[in-house]
Amino acid sequence: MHIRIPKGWELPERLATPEDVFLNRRTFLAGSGSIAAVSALPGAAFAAPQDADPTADLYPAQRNAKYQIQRQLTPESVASRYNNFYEFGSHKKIHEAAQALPIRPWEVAIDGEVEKPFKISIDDLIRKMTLEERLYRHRCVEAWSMTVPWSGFPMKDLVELAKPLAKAKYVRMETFKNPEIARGQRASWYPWPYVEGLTIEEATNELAFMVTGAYGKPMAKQFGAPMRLAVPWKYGFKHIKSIVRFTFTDERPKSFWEIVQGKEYGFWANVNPEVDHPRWSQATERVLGTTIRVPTLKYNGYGDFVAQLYTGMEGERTTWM
Ligand SMILES: Nc1nc2c(c(=O)[nH]1)N[C@H]1C(S)=C(S)[C@@H](COP(=O)(O)O)O[C@H]1N2
Ligand SMILES: [Mo]
Repeated sequence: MHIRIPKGWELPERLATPEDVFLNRRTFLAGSGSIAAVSALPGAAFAAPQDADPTADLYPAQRNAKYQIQRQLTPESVASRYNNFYEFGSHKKIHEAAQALPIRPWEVAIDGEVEKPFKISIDDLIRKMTLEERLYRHRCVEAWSMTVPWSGFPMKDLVELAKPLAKAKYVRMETFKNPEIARGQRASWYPWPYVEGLTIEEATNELAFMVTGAYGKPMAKQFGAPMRLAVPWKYGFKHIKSIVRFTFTDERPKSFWEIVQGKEYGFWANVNPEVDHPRWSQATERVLGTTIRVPTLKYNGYGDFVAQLYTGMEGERTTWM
């Protein structure tokens, strides 16, 4: 087995912000001078009391220590104010606009090649699952990165619940469509709703994670509440937000960015520092909340988990966009 030797710029796990910095509610409430108290403030300011989350009691979820980041966590105040969510605008400052999204009631449809299609409310779905917290790196195709404590459940558990038929080879996921609230969806040159897809093998890989929370509480709307995807070995645009539908299919889905600009954004989108974007280098990444750039790792450093998914597929160029 390949044993990865951490490079000098990779911080040991113990240097990541300790759990109690953002998980200790007393630290939040006391408003002490710690980083946590400061970074907790924006989240509190964004919380819209009218949609109190019926699953809030499930957070903070128990951290799964298997997933190590070897980076510092990105402060919540930074990650929650620098977002890609084109439904609310094609720039990074969408956190206020995103608060208009109603996230309850919220239904998720499971359909296509499954034993029996069904709809389930997000709260029923979350309560069927066991939530855990994972620290994951996130690498946007725009060459910035962050490291976030997500909470949620393995996508594998959702696939099991869906009971796909043998002929289902892919999962197609779809974001809500509501141009009255999401002004970005009035831009008719984009193929709304946002769509993404994975193979069943990818969706059932242990790393594929359905995210419902961040920073020890239900996730803020700008992160893609009430449920988004995290596939940390792939570029950020695969991490589809505010999902309303999972369709199991034998046809490879065409994703939003693939339709918009297929020469630049393809289906696989596995992180690879050796293959540049047609318009910029992917060799390094800007770490959000800092002034440093670090080298980008193949599969974003998650090769031990996922590289075997792509053996024998070299002709498919799985590791460029
Ligand atoms: N529905 C939807 N999902 C989306 C996007 C989007 O515009 N719409 N942007 C993607 C991109 S490019 C990235 S980098 C991440 C950003 O997640 P963040 O805002 O939590 O950092 O969301 C992804 N998921
Ligand atoms: Mo991105």
